[in-house]
Amino acid sequence: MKKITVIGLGYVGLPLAIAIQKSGKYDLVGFDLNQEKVDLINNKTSPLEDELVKTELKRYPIKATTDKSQLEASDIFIIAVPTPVLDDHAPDYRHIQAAATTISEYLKPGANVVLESTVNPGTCEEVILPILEKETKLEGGRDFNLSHCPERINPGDPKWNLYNIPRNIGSLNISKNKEIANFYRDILNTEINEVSSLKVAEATKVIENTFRDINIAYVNELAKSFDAMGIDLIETIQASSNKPFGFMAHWPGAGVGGHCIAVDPYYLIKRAEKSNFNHRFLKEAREINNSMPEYTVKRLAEGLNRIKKPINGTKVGVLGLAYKPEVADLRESPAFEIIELIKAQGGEVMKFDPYFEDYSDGSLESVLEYSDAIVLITAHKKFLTLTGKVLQKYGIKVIVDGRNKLDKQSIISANIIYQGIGR
Ligand code: SAJ
Repeated sequence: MKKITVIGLGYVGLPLAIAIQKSGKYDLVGFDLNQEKVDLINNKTSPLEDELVKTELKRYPIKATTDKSQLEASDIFIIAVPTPVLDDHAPDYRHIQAAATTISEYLKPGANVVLESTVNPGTCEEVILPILEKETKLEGGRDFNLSHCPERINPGDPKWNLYNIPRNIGSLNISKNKEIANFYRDILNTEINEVSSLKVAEATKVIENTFRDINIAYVNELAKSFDAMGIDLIETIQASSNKPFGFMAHWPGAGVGGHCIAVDPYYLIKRAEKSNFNHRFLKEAREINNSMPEYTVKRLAEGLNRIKKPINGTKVGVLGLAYKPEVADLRESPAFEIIELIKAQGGEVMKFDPYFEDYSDGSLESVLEYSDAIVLITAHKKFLTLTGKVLQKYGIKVIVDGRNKLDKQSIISANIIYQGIGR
């Protein structure tokens, strides 16, 4: 029975480890640095909110450990650790470098190392391979194979998951790519597309997420011009969406958060710079998306101006901290910049997120009671019942609908000022 080690038991590594365990064909070890997470997993308790993971972990319990000696004699090492950016947006390779260093202590001839974390083209050969070769004196490609199979998990998605999302895979030793692709076919039974190199495999994921970032930037810029022209952009996009080809709706909002879309473009931008190419367009798109928190606060100021109130001294309820609905994840969330900007203008903020009670300043009801104005940043289901009637009961005078998800007409009919982002 082949031994497989998954390094990093987060939203990417844990589902994968369970899928391997579920196949019943491999000796699976899950490795993570976080003892608390490892203890939970060994008690068949998922550290993730994901329903599928919660169920499957109970049915197919895995062995998790913080003891790196458990990596001994692995045939396949799968790296699924975070790849964030540093403050200057430069890629932060520390986690994958640490994983590679750990693996190199146990890497034997004939083994296969697979990276799943999202990285820029070139990372496997320029960052990971030197570590694996240096420590082991083995030659990558000849003595062991290095592959990249970019993860495509969409946190909180009830439809798309590990078992039905197609994947791409590339290898340093192209003649070994089919073997590792067959391993993935065996455990996931979804389409596994073999590409010709590590760089192509790395490039697929980073262009997928950059594609999303530039399209969001496109509608965010439209939101600003349509607000200035008094045209409802949301209705416009909805109408344009009936075009059966050549149009793909994205939606304006309070900002782009998360550890994928807000981060991955920088990996491509920074690596292209090393090859003397300046991604002007991708950088501009990042600038536009990063300007949306400020734009959201501008929409609040405009709304308050209509009732002759400044932000200064106004009690502002902020609803939603998570970077997207029904996900308990704050990474790169625009909420924090929006809160800082409101406070900098003298606004007095109370915040609430149902997924972060300990970060919240009170219950939803207490925030509504406190507030003269509301800024909705995350469209959690819990907030979508805030109709004009409900808000009127709490004496709310202005609402900024940062995700354009509230019932605009009912709010206007309740004589409350509605400010959307593009509507
Ligand atoms: N957002 C917008 N407008 C949009 C879509 C998203 O402002 O039209 C914002 C969201 O509010 C959020 C951020 O962008 O703050 C990211 O949203 P996301 O839906 O892209 O969520 P992520 O970051 O979880 O992206 C994941 C990615 N999956 C992988 O990397 C494997 C991404 O590739 C998927 O396209 C995305 O889910 C998805 O489609 O939901």
